[in-house]
Amino acid sequence: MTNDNFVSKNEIRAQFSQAMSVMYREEVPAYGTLMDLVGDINATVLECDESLRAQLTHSNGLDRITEERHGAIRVGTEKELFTLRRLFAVMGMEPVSYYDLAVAGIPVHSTAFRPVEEADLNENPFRVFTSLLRLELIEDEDLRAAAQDVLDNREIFTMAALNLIDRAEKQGGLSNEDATQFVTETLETFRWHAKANIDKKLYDRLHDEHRLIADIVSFHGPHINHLTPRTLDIDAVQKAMPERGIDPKAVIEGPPQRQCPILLRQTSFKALEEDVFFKGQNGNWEEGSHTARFGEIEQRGIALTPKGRALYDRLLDETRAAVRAGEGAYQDLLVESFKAFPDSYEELRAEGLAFFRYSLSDKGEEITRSVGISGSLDGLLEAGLLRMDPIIYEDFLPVSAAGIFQSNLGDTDADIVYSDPSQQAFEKALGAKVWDELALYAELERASFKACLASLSEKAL
Ligand code: OOG
Ligand code: NI
Repeated sequence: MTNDNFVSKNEIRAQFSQAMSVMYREEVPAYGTLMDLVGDINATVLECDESLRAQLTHSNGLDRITEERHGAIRVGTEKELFTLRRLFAVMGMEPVSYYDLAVAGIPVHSTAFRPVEEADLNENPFRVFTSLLRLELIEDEDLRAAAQDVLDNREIFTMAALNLIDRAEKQGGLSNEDATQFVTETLETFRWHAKANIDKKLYDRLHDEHRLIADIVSFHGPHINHLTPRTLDIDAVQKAMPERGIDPKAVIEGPPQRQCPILLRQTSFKALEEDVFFKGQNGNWEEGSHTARFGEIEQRGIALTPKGRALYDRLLDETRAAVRAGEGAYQDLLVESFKAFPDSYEELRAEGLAFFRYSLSDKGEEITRSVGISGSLDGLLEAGLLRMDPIIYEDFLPVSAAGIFQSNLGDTDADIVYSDPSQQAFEKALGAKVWDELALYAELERASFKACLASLSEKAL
């Protein structure tokens, strides 16, 4: 079979993202309500905010908004993570960045599978935040062994899905028919199972150790635990959620509201308490309940350079050292702290705090002769020949992620042993290195400027 007969990875990812969304809408109806609300608010924002519309148009980011979302899953073993990496690769999703959640008392470490090239992101930016359980952080040895045993004896992928992953790797792609089957089969891995893998007694022991462990170990697979649409105005959505019967968590994670949004702001609604069935005596099922799945929204802003990120981390730390997130004064203090973070694109650029995508301005497009024009970025910007648009942050934030985990796990303090981040162990399990997200943004910025220089010099010929 030749390459021409393969469906593009972007197309498979778009189909998969769509299928996940349809499945989650059925499983968690509030997600559908949230999608509708986000759609309404995004439409209003785009109608009213011309400069945002222009910004998105210039970075080819306008078309992707309505289709944009991320999901999250949690897996139990290295082998599961390894296969997931191969599965996501079939759809052009690669592991980007390493997040250590153990520092926040959560016994997992994570990455996000997503497209890395700008063109692929613009076609469909679907990402999946994927966490691996760190059983070694559980103190109770017996319980650890029992959990390991359950995990070692489950298979979270269908036979057909495993075969199709093999085929895609060997052939370098999938035919139309195979791609359709791949989407159907892989969806099974992320489906909710009301019937647990274990009895209630073991569930309770796992749950007492840490709710997250019970969530990861007790079921047949890593059910998708939330699916998050991207909004262009998170404050408006947060405010409108109660009107549509959804109860959001109190605090929006991440930076405060700003003129120039940076990084990522997120909020979620509480997990549902769902009926589940545990393995009982003589093949019977015992009824119980489990909270797992929730809803979340996010607003994305400009990606920060290492310098900008260090400033963000410092201001956030300062705020959190003074007040706990969730307390009344938190939001006000956050706004106060972030006054130290410049809030115009000009300043963000001049101080080297954020990444920009450069393109020719209308004036730059009209240039036919570049005599006297300096080739420096500052010079070209000053001459009005370039326009700059924010490069959008495509990744996640560990402190925010911890807040999202925690709001859905209850506030009980975890009984886990502190441990250093272990990116190496994570990458060994994954079977690959994770991409350095900062290097990706820097390259995008560099390439956009280089393209401007090339077209300017072509015009000059
Ligand atoms: C993942 C939580 C992190 C985000 O958006 O930061 C996350 C989880 O609960 O499994 O999805
Ligand atoms: Ni999330």
